[in-house]
Amino acid sequence: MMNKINPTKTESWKKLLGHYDAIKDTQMKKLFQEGDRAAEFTLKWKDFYVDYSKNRITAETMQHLRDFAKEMKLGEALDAYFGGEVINETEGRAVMHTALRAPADAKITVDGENIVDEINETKQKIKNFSETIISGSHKGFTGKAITDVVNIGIGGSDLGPDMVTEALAYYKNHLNIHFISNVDGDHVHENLQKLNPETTLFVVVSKSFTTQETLSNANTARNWFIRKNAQPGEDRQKDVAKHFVAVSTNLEAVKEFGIAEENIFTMWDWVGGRFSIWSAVGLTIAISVGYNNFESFLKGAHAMDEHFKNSDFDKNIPVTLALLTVWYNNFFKAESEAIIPYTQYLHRLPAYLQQATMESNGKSVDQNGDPVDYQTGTIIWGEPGTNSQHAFFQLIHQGTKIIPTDFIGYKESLHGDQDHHNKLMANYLAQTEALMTGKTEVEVRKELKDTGMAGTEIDKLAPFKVFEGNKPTNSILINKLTPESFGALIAMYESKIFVEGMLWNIFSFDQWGVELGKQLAKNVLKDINGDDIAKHDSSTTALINYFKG
Ligand code: G6Q
Repeated sequence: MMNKINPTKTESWKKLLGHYDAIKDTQMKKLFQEGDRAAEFTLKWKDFYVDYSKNRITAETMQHLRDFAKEMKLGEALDAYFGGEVINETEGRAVMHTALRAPADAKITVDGENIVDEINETKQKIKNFSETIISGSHKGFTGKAITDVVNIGIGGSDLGPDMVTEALAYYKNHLNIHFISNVDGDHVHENLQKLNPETTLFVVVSKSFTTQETLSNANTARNWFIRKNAQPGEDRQKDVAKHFVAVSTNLEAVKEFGIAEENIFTMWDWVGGRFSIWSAVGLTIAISVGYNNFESFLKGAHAMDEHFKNSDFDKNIPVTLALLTVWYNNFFKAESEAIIPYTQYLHRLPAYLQQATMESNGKSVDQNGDPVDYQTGTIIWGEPGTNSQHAFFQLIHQGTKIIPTDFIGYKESLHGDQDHHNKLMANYLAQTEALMTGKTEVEVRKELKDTGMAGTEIDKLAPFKVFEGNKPTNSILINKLTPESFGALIAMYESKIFVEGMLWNIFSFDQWGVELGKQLAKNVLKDINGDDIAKHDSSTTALINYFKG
């Protein structure tokens, strides 16, 4: 079971506080003059090179942080996590998404029951089905092959498949893939107007199959399918089976919706929505890039799981990254972290990690049910480099806030344009260097003087051109964006999230805040659709009336 220790009451936390006072103003630039920091603070694993030397740390910092992890019993928590214990206590569930990417002959049990056989069965079904769609042997109601696949889901049932499909677009086949998530009717209708019912497959993804957004969109899509260009007397009801499949744990509700039993891909309670891409929620990914690539994606994630489970903390990438997060979040009081992928393919990664991180660790009650008196989940944000350099990097360089930033890049580009790739990666490398070193007033003055500027002008301008530097970054460099390395990258962040939650003594795997949102709108919808309005505050009542009027 989890340890339920208050982190701030540990000996190592106290040591970290003292150490923080001693080190907080130290310039990284100075630390780089002593010893080989790059060698000391770089982790290499398979095709990953993770340099965390540009952080406000020394060997002593890392030692204290690792002692803290030990005192918080991280090792035991890892055993409970991988061992299928009910670590999602408030929902009474084990957390087993890692089992979905384990090898076919693994032995994994939940509540004493082997779960690997049913996982393998579902994988086989994903394989078979995706192959019939890709090859065109699955025919629509007029005998034509499928050309367009529409994933209907929201949150964990949308962000993952959307993000991975984009990330692996280079490996994509001929099929057009679409995502409908928002209950905004403009989203569904904008998408539907481009589609032909004869050649469209809808994949309705909802773990609960009760989610308002997804059911509304699925109903609208089904009505569209039944009516679009239908001839008088034509009954497409029976053809729904050829064009709608579902991924869900709620088989009854799916059948009631009208989806045939053989078109249902099961998932399990022990898979959280935001960790579900590895399950049949990834069906759209398998259809988009082919099952073999999907399997490679799982394989890469499993390899990272093994690294996470078996590596000592000082060699462990997710543990190290999580410890750095705690260091900045709880000692430097950093509120957010930026994720900057230097590849356009990963443009949805920050949004995906926003959900994974913020839904997991955005908690203010500890595992004992007591309010925490320390900071927990960080705010995650980001956009691809180099675009973000021309936008919000200003604040990272010269703003008042400390924003630890992950730079993610690849040694090789996929289309092989070396000229572009060198420019891209020169930006990545130069930014991490500049964020660390900054630019002193002396350097600024010299630079301005070299342009021939007059002394009075230099006096005026110099303060604005100074860069404080000392901004922390992690440089994650991977050989190539492949399904396998990408699976490993996602698993790296998932494991990091788990470690953070565990070190903050919170439950990372429930999401009561999201559940609340699901209920609230239902009440207001009654007010909007009905004649009477229930009691609200005066602002909400006036807004409802204004909207209705
Ligand atoms: C994920 C969350 C949430 C969930 C969506 C969709 O961890 O619980 O994002 O995935 O609310 O839920 P359904 O899949 O049940 O429709």
